[in-house]
Amino acid sequence: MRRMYSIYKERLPSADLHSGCQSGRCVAFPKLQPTDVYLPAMLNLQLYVRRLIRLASIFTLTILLTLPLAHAQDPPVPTSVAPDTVPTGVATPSAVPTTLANPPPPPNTLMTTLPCTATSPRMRVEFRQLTDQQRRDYLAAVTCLRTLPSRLGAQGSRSVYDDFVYVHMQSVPMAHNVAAFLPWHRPLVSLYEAALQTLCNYTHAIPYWDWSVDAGRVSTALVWSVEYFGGSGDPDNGYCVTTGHFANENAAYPDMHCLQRRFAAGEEASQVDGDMEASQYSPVELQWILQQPTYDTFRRELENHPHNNIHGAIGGDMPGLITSVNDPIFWLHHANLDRWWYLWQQRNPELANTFSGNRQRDAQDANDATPDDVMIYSGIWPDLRVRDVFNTVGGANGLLCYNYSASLPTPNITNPLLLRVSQDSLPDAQPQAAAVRLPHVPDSVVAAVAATAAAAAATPTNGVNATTTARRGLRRRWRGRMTVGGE
Ligand SMILES: [Cu+2]
Repeated sequence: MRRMYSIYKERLPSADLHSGCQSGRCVAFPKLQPTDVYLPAMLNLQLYVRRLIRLASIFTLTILLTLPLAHAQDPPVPTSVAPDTVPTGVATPSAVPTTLANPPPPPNTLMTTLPCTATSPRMRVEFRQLTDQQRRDYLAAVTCLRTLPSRLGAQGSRSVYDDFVYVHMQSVPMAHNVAAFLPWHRPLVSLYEAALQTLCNYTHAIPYWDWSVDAGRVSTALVWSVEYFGGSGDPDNGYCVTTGHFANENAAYPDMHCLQRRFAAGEEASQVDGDMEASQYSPVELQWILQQPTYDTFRRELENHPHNNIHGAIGGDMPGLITSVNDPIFWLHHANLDRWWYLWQQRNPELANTFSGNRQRDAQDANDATPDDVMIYSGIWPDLRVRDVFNTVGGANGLLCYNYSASLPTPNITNPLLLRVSQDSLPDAQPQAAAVRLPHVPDSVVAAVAATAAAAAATPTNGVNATTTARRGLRRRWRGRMTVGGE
């Protein structure tokens, strides 16, 4: 049976609520409901009061420490969101924060100062652009993070790596299917990169994996080599990953299980989008996405097509919003998504600092997001505003400090499935500028994008075309081991 993986699906924790105390720190995290809405986590009254007392103490201490240093002309800084609390209230749409939690950072913040000067940005390169030794060094550093004891102390977290899984899990409503998708993940990847560097002596920038170069043959891409990330899981063993650097490893969230992958390749490949959903992130698709005239349409296209479908095509842990970070390939995938945003910003300097679209997942048609929207990092880093992360060199108070290497050459494309553009996520048909030749883009790619742009301009649709209809008809959700609630 063929499967479609167009939906980056939330999985549900096995219990209604996980809560408790570990290392003296009491936390709780809510489960996801099929309606994609977080339920606020409920702590018992005693723990809640203790937390309030602790927060009040921190707040008072902050005031006492900062008052003597305050300048008369400095505007008052709101402190309504304490950075070291689990954001139990941010789940509901009405609780999207608008005020910024200011220092001091939480005591368990991974890094406190990260100066970024004009000469210090690191170059993030494609996985293939690393030497074999550098790839091994990277994987060794990831293993180091997976063995370092948790610093957040969240329920279930065994390691610093698990801390990142936990923080991402907390982010679901504020960072997916919303305008903040790209801004929220940008500092997360940098925090992970900084953790590798500061805690595990990794000396390079995090690599990215440009899957568009591999479109049509992703299941045999270099990253999946047994020397590196290993490949799809063992079908006779619950699709547990049994090859590569992370063979036979376990994941902690939402409950302990083997790291899983189930490639949408071979017999499970999509008839509509090809092996591993290739048409959803082909070079043609990416050129189309780069041509989007607004941040909103760019983000929608990038999230709904390459992002969702790479998650879905890899399968196992990757399609679940609360489990995807369990798979270390997550970081190379998201570094590449961040790179496409970087490329779009560079291509459109006048749009580089623009931000628009919906703030809330359940209001897809809204356009209420602003650069002042606040993003929360659940105790791993102080809150940030969206506008803080536009610049990858010095943004987020120096946390962001990188550029991206030149793109790999685009392979020549002959597969008809890869010469088509998926544009079903646009809210309305967008008039497109003529295709512009980018470096290394073959004529076939330019021609395909131009043809699609012309067709879109000539067709008075709401963005839904015949291909879209076929895709929707075939679209199926991933049925993973831990998926609860059937479809
Ligand atoms: Cu995410």
